[in-house]
Amino acid sequence: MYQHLPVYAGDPILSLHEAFMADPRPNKVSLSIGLYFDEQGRLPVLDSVRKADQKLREQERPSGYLPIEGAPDYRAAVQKLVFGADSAAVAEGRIATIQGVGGSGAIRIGADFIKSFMPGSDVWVSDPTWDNHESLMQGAGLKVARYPYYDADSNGLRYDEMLAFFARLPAGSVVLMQPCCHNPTGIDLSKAQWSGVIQVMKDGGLVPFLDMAYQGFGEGIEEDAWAVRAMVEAGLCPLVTNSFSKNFSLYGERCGGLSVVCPSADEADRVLGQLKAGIRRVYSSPPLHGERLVAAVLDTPALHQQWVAEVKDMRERIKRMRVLLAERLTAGLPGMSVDFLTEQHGMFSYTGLTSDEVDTLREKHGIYLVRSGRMCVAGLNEGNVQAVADALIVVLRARS
Ligand code: KET
Repeated sequence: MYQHLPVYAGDPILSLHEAFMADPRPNKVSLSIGLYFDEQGRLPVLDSVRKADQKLREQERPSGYLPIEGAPDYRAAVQKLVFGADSAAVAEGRIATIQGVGGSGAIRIGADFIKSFMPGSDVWVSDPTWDNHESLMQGAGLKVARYPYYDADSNGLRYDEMLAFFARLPAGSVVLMQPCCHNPTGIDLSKAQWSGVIQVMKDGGLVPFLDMAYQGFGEGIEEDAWAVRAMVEAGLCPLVTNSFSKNFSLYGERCGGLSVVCPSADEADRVLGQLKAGIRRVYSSPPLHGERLVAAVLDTPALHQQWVAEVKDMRERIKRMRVLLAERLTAGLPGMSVDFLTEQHGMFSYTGLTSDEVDTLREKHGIYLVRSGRMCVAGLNEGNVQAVADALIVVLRARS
């Protein structure tokens, strides 16, 4: 009956993580999937989240269905965090926000929305981008293609080419960008560069789709949302997805959001209605426990403050690991520039390693990177960074 089905080739990120979990070598190191590990190599349970969880369990609230669009307090908390506590667009009721099943589910609902209501709009993603961006958009039946982004020669951004490319796109084109901590390259735009993008998007009638999965892992929770807020202030109407998987360390709870900024409150009502119709026919309503945790932390001042401090600790630990790895590599490979490691933002670093070199790291040294050469720096710690540096030095020396 199913003989004609092709064998699934696996996912470039999740299948590697499965292989890592099955690897019996005790000194294996996971630098592939975007998971933040602490100094002990564990997935942290944030203290703010633990406290919220205890309180919720004491309350023994029943587990009824949430509304299709998600819980009102959670959706309001998403808006505040993403658009800012003093956002005029939020106050004017111009943003339609739904709770997403993780950031991924939010992106898919956004993609379905584009397919249904923006006929003829193609989606443009950065070259390269998170692999699943393309799959999620294509899964909704959208046409996806890439715009210039990463410059391998300089390990930098092809900014002028990107801007010129945007200027040639037809009005109504959807341009997917990441406001902070670009996955997979770690290369973000400066404020001045964002301002240039905003102008070109306004002039050309483009629709920004901003996917923010790492808010707080770049420069700070408010700082990382700068591009989102600047776009809204400039009068653009972006679709914005966010995820709490990483900054709450709640990967399995599947907590995210999709916010569609609209020109008016009336349009936001219509959009929300159609988002609900879209959700109802896919998964009906979202899950509830993780959403309660996030809302409890964000809405309780003491817990919120503690969470901000915990995100800061995670961010600073990642930055320290970047510096440590760069130092160790420079010691073993004098003359080789590894400045890109400390210049990139967020969890990921694009190392420039070939897929063969990545395979060698995994097979010979038990160190897992994505085959594109993407390294999750948040998997490093003081206990494994020297071993990782040593293995990288062996692989890089073999080049010459
Ligand atoms: N957007 C981006 C840019 C992203 O990197 C991820 C996850 C998501 C959205 C999805 O978030 P979630 O809330 O888990 O649905 N990225 C990591 C995990 C994965 O591939 O699923 C990663 O790149 O390793």
